[in-house]
Amino acid sequence: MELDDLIVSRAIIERFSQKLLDYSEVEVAIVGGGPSGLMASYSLARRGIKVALFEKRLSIGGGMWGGGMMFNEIVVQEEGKKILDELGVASRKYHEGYYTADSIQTVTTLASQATKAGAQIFNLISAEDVMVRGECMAGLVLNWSAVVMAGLHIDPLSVKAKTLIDATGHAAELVKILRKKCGVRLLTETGEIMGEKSMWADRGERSILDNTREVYPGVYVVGMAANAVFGDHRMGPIFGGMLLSGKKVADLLAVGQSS
Ligand code: 48F
Repeated sequence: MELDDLIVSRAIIERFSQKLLDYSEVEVAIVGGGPSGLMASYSLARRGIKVALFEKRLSIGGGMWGGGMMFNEIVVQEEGKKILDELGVASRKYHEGYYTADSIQTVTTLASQATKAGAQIFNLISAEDVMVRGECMAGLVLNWSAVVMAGLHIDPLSVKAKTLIDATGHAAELVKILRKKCGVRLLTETGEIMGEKSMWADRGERSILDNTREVYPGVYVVGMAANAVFGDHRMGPIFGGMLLSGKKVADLLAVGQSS
């Protein structure tokens, strides 16, 4: 059979457009496809929640690919190892309470499990704004990252979602947009983004689960964004907290849904 280039193009255009239409209204929209966002998407999809994840880069995985300083190994503690086991990621004990895993296997397996569970991941799309109606979250405003990078004057499109998750890491980009454009008071001690503190793995990992919560009605923070928004320490290349944080936000939202 002779291949028809036009059919190839039409297949891509039609299938992608359908995918975007199907996910133009979701229960939860996640911004950022690093470990915490991916884990949140996996955990939400497993619970049958309709979830889309938008990642501005070509590749998902965020800061996990490079392990620590480009040594592509990650460290997790006991609770993190249980999640790696559940996902099917091989890990090895290094020391009592410390396990290592290959960062490439971790990212690829996590992404594979998330998409197989039903999470829809869109890459190359940046969140550039939010839609707030009264006190309620209404959705996310998106544009192609290429448009943003080229500084082109092109208006965005929007998706409807009652719940947004900021999984943008250190920058906490979504919450920054919320503060800047909507001028709202956040559910932090000061009402503002409190800012990330210096590296302290133990403190950072201990506080991240507490900080994984609603920061404004309908907006949750996970992963490093949670510590940045609530003013806690960064933790460097130990990733248990990122995975646990992604899992926790799904637990919180599942409780919200059933109540
Ligand atoms: O930075 P990132 O990996 O965040 P994380 O899930 O994990 C943090 C760790 O990698 C590491 C650490 C471990 O202890 O501290 O830093 O909290 O992933 C964040 C993702 O969000 C994307 C960004 O490209 C990255 O892949 N992102 C950021 N801003 C936007 C965005 C945006 N406006 N729209 C879409 N994606």
